[in-house]
Order: sequence, then structure tokens, then C-alpha cells
Amino acid sequence: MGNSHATTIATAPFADQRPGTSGLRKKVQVFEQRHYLENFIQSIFDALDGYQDATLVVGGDGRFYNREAIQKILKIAAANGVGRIVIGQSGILSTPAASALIRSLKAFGGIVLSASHNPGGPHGDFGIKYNVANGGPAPEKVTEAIYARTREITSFKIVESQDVDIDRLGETMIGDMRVHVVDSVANYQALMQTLFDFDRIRDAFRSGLTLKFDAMSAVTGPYARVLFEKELGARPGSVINAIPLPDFGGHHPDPNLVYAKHLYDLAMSDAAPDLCAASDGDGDRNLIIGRSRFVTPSDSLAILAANATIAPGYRRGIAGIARSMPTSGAADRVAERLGVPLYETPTGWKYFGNLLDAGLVTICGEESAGAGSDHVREKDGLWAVLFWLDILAARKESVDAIVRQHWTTYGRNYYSRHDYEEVASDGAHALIEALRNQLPSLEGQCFGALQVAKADDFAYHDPVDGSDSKHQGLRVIFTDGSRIVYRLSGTGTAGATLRVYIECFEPDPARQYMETQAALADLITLSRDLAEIERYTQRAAPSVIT
Ligand code: VG1
Ligand code: CO
Repeated sequence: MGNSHATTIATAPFADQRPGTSGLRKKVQVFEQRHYLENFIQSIFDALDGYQDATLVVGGDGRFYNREAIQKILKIAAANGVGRIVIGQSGILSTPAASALIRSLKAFGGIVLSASHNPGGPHGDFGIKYNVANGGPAPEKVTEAIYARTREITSFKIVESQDVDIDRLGETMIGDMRVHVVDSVANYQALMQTLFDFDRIRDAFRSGLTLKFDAMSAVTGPYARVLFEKELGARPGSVINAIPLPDFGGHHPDPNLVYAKHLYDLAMSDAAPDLCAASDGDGDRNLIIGRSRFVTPSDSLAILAANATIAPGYRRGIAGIARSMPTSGAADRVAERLGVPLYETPTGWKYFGNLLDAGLVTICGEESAGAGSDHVREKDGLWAVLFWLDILAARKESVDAIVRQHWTTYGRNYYSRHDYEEVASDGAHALIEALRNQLPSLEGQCFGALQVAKADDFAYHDPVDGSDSKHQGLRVIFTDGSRIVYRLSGTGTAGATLRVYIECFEPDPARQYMETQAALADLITLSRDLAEIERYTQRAAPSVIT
């Protein structure tokens, strides 16, 4: 293959290649358009500097189009002068494993192929995300530069050569570029062993601890099999749906109470294991349910932070915590008690990168089932499960007991997200526009027992690089600390999705055991009235409640 040569092919811009919350996500059919993927990959190279002769990491969650995309990327990268590409075997790398590999290899960056928790298959979604040298998603200024380039592109470079065998471990050449196919799991596994007490978890499994982990026929299967069953000795069959399938077996690989209801039902049944857990398509999200106790992602973040020193990787304590703005304030109370700073960032993992790089925070999380730490620059689903296992092994208490004790100590943040999915885009934007204009007049107003303390359009000033991000969600904050937050999703591929986040704080242990929707009932009604959701979206009720 060494003699394959680069050619330049004329192309024209596509109008819609603006990356969203987490990279470029579109229907597979959109990606299959002639030159669509080529344009975007060439735009990445055009927007970057310094990748010549350097190493890039490439891998994805195994969904439909993963293999085709990788072959194209290899040929375009070779034509652009990349020195080496490291690929996970068969094109498989979970998002956190890709992040870990970029960091271990001191690579220039990486291309992660996934549409995360969105369905896959020929009629599902595909996605491309560019990650930088710290292993994290490219910051806004890079994604904007890539987007700007997609608007002007006139040609791309590609080598004409045969496809590379990405199923076989080892090295080969394409043009002048080396291609190195590596084990998808080994590097990630080694990293996890530095963070958690594998001996302690192994002992716990030997003493009867039980786990059910659903890989949802997505990327975490191979990782979970090796880590939980082979290394840690969880009973065979603890990991289910462990083979990554291009269409995720027709399921929706989103580990929430809707798409992983079977796990919830198991956790609430007499046959419940100690821990039920799941991850999403690309392995960066986590679902944690103990026997008869669902742990909200916001609570999970707070509990991991509060118990961090149990795990060897965090024995010396944490520097600070960061959470996305809509994530509940549960972590804030932990940070306060630990005497460490709490940073509130816009939605999307890319905003945590600078804080982690600067050593200002150690643990980060989002309400959307994402948690992670400074070990990589992505959220990490299996890391969260291992962390919970280590805490269970060390404390020898149930998930339920740990959660209850946490609420007694810190108070409980009742929290729920209501999603109005795939509504008409015009109506959704009109709703946000109208509410934004109304915000100033809300301050001081009373609604029943609630008084608005502050109403604003969240803006973030990055304390590390000084950049500003505006319009990151409308917040209505009440004097008792309750909140309603409204924002539009940046990851959907059809219409618009309105997310409404509702939260209140309950310090009194005697009142901490209400059903969540009941505890939030007044705020929920108010959330619909304030924004006139039904008028703007034609929906009387949300499509998903988490
Ligand atoms: C959603 C979540 C957000 C998360 C993003 C990517 O974004 O709300 O918290 O960072 O997905 O997650 P949005 O814009 O649709 O609300 V993943 O697992 O796709 O990398
Ligand atoms: Co994901």
C-alpha cells in the first residue's frame, strides 16, 4: 500500500455541518450523501495546525457506518500528512477509552465516531466529534473554526488505496501514514486499575455482591466483560447485551428509566441484585440503581464526590467539583462541606476540560447521566459503575442506605427533567424567545408560595481561558432555592427538543421520601404555565420524564 497516492477532489459545502452539544450528529442517510463525511473530515484538518507527522486516535461505538467512516478517515488523514493513526480493534473505542488513549499516547487529538445515546442502524443516527490533545471534546473556538471551514470548502484530499484490515491487531501503512490497530480495552483497563481497589471489589464479589450491567448492545460490552466478569469476578451473566451491534439490536441505547425500564423493574423486584447499572451507545453515560433505590445522576455525582477518598485514585481528596448548570445543586452542598470550589458550566462536557486541565476540579457531572473525573476528559460510564462498586465494597452498605444517609446529612434535592421531544422547531424557538423577553419582569413576582429571586439567561465566563458562552439556558430561581430551567437540546437530529429541569431542596429528613413528581408538582405546573408550553409546542405533556 506504500505506493498509494493522494488526489484532490472537488466538492461543495453542505449548509448544515454545525457541530452541536457533542459534535456533528445527523441521520445516517445524511452522512451517506456523497462527500458529506469527506467534507467534514477535511474541514477538521483545514481548521487545525500541527497534525502533520503526529498521531491521531480514531474509534467509535460500533454503530452502523462506523467501519465505512473509518476507512474514509484513514484515507483522508493519510492524504493530509498525518503521521500515524491508532485505531481500536474493529473500530471499537468507547468515548472515555478514546479520551484515555489520546492522553496515554500523547496524541495530537482524536476522531470519535458516535451519536451517543441516539438510536443506530441504517435509519438511526451517526456522529463525528473531534477531540483535542487533552483527550476532551474540542473547545468552542475549534468547533466554530471547523464549522466555518465547512462553509467554504472546495476540495478534499484522499489517497486511493485498498481498505485497511481493522480487525487484525498490528501495524500497516496507508500511503506514508502508519496505521496501528490496538486492543480496545487494555489501555482503559490499566487506567481503571490505578483508580479503584480491584482487590477489594473482587473480595466483595466473592462474598456475594451481585451486579447486573446492561451494555445495551453498544460499545461497553467488551469493556464490561473484561472488567466486571473476568477481572473482578462478577458472576458470569452479570453483563448482558454485551456484543456491540451496528443497530444496537434495534434498542435505544439510552440508559434512562424509559429505555432501561427492565433494569428498574429488576431492581425493584425480589430478585434484585445489589447494583443494576447500564451505559449508553458510546459508553460515557451511566445508570445506577440499587436494590429498590434509583439514584438520580445529580445525586450520584454528589455521593461520589462525598465518598471520593474511599477510592485509591482520589485518596488525597478532590480539588473541586464542576456540574452543568441544569444539574441539581446536590453537589454544591458536598463542595461546601469539603471546603472546595463548585463550578457551574453550560451543558456539554467540553466546558469541563479547562477546569480539569488547570487542576481546579477533580470530579464533574451532568444531570443527563454523565459523571467523570480528571482521569480522562470525557464523562465515563464504567468509571461511575466501578466507583459505586468500590464504595459498596468498602462501606459494606446497600445503595439505598448510602443514599438515605447522604440525604440526612446534606438534605435532598428533588429533581426531574421533562423533555418535549421532536416538537416543531419554530414553536420551540418562539417559546424560548418569548420567555427570554419576559425574564426581567419575573423577578420579585410571586406564584403561590413561590417568589422569583432571579430570572436570567445563563452565561458562562471560563475562568481559565477567559472565553464567554452566552444563551446557555433560561433560569427561574426562587427565594427558597427551587429552580426551573429551560433550554433546547443541541443533540437531536429531528425537529427541536425542549428540556425543562425542575428542582427543589428538602432539608427535613421527615419530608425526603415523597415521590419525586409529587414533591415537585407545584413547580411542574408552574413550569408549563410560565412558558406556555402547550401553546408553543402543541404538547400537553412531556414525552420523556427522567
Ligand atoms: C445532552 C445532555 C448533555 C450531554 C449531551 C451529550 O445534550 O443534556 O448533558 O452533555 O447530551 O451527551 P442536549 O444538548 O441534547 O441537552 V452524550 O452521552 O451524547 O455524549
Ligand atoms: Co454518550
